[in-house]
This record gives sequence, structure tokens and C-alpha cells, in this order.
Amino acid sequence: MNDPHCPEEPARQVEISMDWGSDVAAEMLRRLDVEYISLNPGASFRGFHDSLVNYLGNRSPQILLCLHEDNSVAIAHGYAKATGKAMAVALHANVGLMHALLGIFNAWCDRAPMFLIGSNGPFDTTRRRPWMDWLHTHKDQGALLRNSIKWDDEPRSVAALIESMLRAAALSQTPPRGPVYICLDVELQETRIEQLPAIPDILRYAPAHIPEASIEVATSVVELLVNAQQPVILMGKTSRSQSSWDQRVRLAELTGASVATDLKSAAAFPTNHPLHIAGLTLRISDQLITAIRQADVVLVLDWIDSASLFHAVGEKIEATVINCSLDSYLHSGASMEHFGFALADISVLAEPDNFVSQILSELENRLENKPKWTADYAKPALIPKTGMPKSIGAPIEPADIAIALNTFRESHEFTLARVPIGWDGDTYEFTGPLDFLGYDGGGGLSSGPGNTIGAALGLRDTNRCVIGILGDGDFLQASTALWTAARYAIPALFIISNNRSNYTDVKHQKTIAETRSRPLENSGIGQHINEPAIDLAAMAIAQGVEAEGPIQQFGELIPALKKALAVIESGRPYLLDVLVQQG
Ligand SMILES: Cc1ncc(C[n+]2csc(CCOP(=O)(O)OP(=O)(O)O)c2C)c(N)n1
Ligand SMILES: [Mg+2]
Repeated sequence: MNDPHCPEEPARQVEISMDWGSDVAAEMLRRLDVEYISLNPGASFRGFHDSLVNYLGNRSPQILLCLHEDNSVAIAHGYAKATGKAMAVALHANVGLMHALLGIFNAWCDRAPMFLIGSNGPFDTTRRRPWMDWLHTHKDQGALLRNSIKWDDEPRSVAALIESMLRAAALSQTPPRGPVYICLDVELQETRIEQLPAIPDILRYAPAHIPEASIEVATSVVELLVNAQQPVILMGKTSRSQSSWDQRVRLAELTGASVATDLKSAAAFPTNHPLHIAGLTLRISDQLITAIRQADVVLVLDWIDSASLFHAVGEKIEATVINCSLDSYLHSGASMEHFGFALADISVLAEPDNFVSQILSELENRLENKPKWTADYAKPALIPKTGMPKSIGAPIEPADIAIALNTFRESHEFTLARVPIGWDGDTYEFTGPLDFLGYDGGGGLSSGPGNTIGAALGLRDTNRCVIGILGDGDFLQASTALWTAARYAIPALFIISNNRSNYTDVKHQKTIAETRSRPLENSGIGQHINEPAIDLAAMAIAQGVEAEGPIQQFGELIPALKKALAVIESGRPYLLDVLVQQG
């Protein structure tokens, strides 16, 4: 059922029967256990919208009104990151879908499950309203997004719609997961049902069991790991399950493997564990390159772009490489989110969490339950990199945000839904699977606010404070997402790491200027978001989100965070604009 904390639209007063095609689409979402549907309205799905409100009574799923379709999708993406579950998103014919495409690309690259409901038509030209119905009809709407989804359909009858939605739900949740799209023709939505086809038992259309590796493959991997002197495990995309986390820790300790994680993927291993390789970043760290050079066995668990990592090592890889991933099932060549074709002496077609679970007991047996790693768990505490203690009047460095957050971690459980591009992963430890939810998937800005809101929505019933630390450029591309957080009292904390610039691209301009011996001082032109500086707190307040900022002195940071945390703990969103130094 719906989350009782979510302020709702009026629910239906009387029982309404399933009389229209779109009622069936709404009913199916309920039976498929979809909790929320984000949308920006449009006439092309007015029938479906009516069914959500008047047939379902706006519950299970409940509508989340968004002011831009990119935000609708980013919220569903953040929700999937936090819960592993698919939310629905309704998209207006053509134009709403076009707005949504970037978010869909991000979710696709991130392999996030999502139920996209489109609309079209009327397909029959004689039934089109003048002007707009023509503009908002497309012969093959799925063609606009087919390269960024697992499957799409445009069913032509209620019976076909039922089957289509069953298939969509199962496919979206079958690993490798991803968005699916069902387009509802206006005529189908607005058809009065003469005789309702039987809706089958959903449980009889279950997603497929996740495949395991064969016994031969599992045994050969165990053999390699038992005999390895210096194994390395690359822990990439994993689930948010605590038991799978514990199994990964056990795997590392049993085998004595050094473990790498990176900021593209959600937290996969305790970064404060002595076996974790330092240098946590979005990019390829020097520490990781060194570890691969010294390794004799490398176990790759769904690591994003391992081919580039091996290229960066720059010499023949001596280690035996085991690559465990199901991702190749989705590789079509349409886009390049499959990255380079990665080295693999043994390629294991299994989901990494499953595979770790599969080999663990055999490993325990072979090693007689004696972990190769025996050191104490405790690792020296983080050394702040910004020269603490600082004077209270000192300007704020980007890393100070992490350092300030650390001071609250004994009393609060944080989920970082997002961190900015330049985040220094060695300033803030991840100690559990919900501590960090990874990056945007497709490198498309405007995802940060929505991802943060979706994660806060998905984790609302837990005791976690959900925080998105966002670049100002990312935030400004999607700032109207905040209204949805205010409207539905979603307790997300947005901390803007505000350098008043698209600073990542300033660095690119500097690189080009250096190569071309051109003036370095011009590298900020067309990049800085300044003169006039934008009042980000005012943008939040205008949408009903409490806010403070810009704060610019180190001494303001901790008191401001304290206030921010009190607000989100009382169930309301908050924005803190932190003016940080560029660099
Ligand atoms: C939709 C989209 N437009 C443009 C870019 C190119 N781009 C990558 S990083 C960046 C700057 C982002 O600025 P901000 O979020 O403030 O982070 P900063 O680099 O300043 O830390 C831009 C414009 C992109 N990745 N996505
Ligand atoms: Mg910036």
C-alpha cells in the first residue's frame, strides 16, 4: 500500500469498476506492486491519468507530479538504486518522451529497472483532434528510445495490454535489469471494455531465476583463488543486500584479496577495510593500476569498463582474469555502454552476488575456514587532506563537506545518493551497502536532484538520512525537481558543492589550451556560472524547500549541517548551498 507519510491527492469515494482500457493498465500496475508513478501530465494519456486518479483512487501507485520529465525519470532511477524495485513513469506522447530521453539513457546505462508508460495517437487518423493529436502521434514511438531500453510494445487490445505489462514487469526485473516501455494508444486507453479479459495470476509470470555458473566453472574459479598469492577483486555493480555485502567481505578475507571499488558504482565493500585499495575515485587510480600489475589472479565482478582499466595498466596483464557479469546479454552495439571488449581468461555468465554466494562454501571447505587474511579489522582513521584544523573563517574546500559530514556519523546513518564529479573518495568511508548509491549511469547531468529524491522516497521508512551532494551545474539543470520533494514531503537533503562553474569542463579547456599553447586564463570563458551568481537557496525556498546559503566560511559548515539534518529528520527536504573553492 501507499506510504502513509506521502500527502495524497483526493482518493476515490465510491467503488468504480474497470470499464475502460486505461483502467486495465492502471490495475495492472497495482497488481504488479508498483508503489509510485511519476509524471508530467499530457492529453495523450488523459484516459490513463483518469484511471490512476478515479479508478485507483491515486494509491498503489500514487502519482508524483514532476515539473519536467527528466526529473520524473531521475526520481524513478534513484528509487531503483535504493530499493532495486521498479517505479512507473508516465510520459506524454513524443514531447514528454523526448524530454525524458536523457534520464532514460542514464537509467539504461545503470541497468536500473523502470516501468515507462508512454502514450500515442489516436492512431486512426479519422479520430484525431485537429492540430495537437497530429503533432503528438508517432508511427513508431518506441524508435525514439529503443536503444536505451530492454523491451517495448504498443499493444492494440486490452488482452494484449495485459500480456504486455506482464512481460514488461518480468523483463525489467530479470538481470541484467533495465527500463521497459509500453506505449498506450489513446484509442486503447479510451475504449470502453465490452468484456473484460481474465487477468491472470501475476505470480504465474515470475521473472526468470538468476542463472548460476556451471559447477565446472565455479570449481575452476575456486581452484584459482585458493592458489592465488596476490589476488585482486574488482567489485563493481552489486545489489544493496546486506547479506551479499557480508559474503563479499568473507570472500576477500578468505582469499586475502585486495579489493577495489569505484565511485561509478554503489558501495560494494567497506572502504575502511584494510583489504580495500585506497584511491577511491570515478577514474582509474594509480593504486589500482599498481595492484593489477602485482596480481596473479583478478576476479572482476561487473566492473564498469574493465577494458580501459587493463589498457591503463599499459603492459601485458600477467594475472589470470576471471570476468563475472551478465551484462553481455544486453549488448547490441546500438550505444557503447558495453565499453571495450574486456580481457577474460574465464568468463562467467552469472550475477556477481549469486556467483560469490555460489563459490563461498566451496572456498570455505578448501581453506578449512581459515581466512588467508588475518590482520585486525581496524584501519587508521581517515587523514583529512585539507590541513585541518582550519580557521573558522577559512574558505571551504570541496573535501570539507565530507569532513563535516563525518562529524555526524556516530549519531546518524547517511545514504549518499550522489557525490559530485570531483569527490575525493578517501575522505569519507562507506561501511554498508546503503552508504552510497553510485553515479548517474550515463554521464548525463540533471540527474542528481531526481536521483536524490527517488532514493529518499525509497528509503523513507528507514532511519537513514538521504543526502545528494551535487555540483551546481548538475543541480541547475534540474532544479525544479525540488518542488516534487516539497509537494510530497520527501526528506532529501541537497548539499550543493557550489564552485559557480562547470568546473570539470574548465579543466578540459585548460588541457586544450596547454596542448595548443593558448592562454590558460581564458579557460573559464563559457564555463563559469557567475556574474550574475545564482541564488540557489532562493530557488529552493521559492519551491517550498527550506534552505540556507551560500555559506562560504569553514566555521559555518557544521552548524548549517546540524540545522539541515534536523529538518530532514522531521520529514521535510532541505537545501544547503555551500560555496566551495574551485579545484
Ligand atoms: C547533459 C549534460 N550536459 C553537459 C555535460 C558535460 N559536463 C560534464 S561535467 C560538466 C560540469 C558540471 O558542473 P558541476 O555539476 O557544477 O560540477 P563541477 O564540474 O563544477 O564540479 C559538464 C557541463 C554532461 N555531462 N551532461
Ligand atoms: Mg560546479
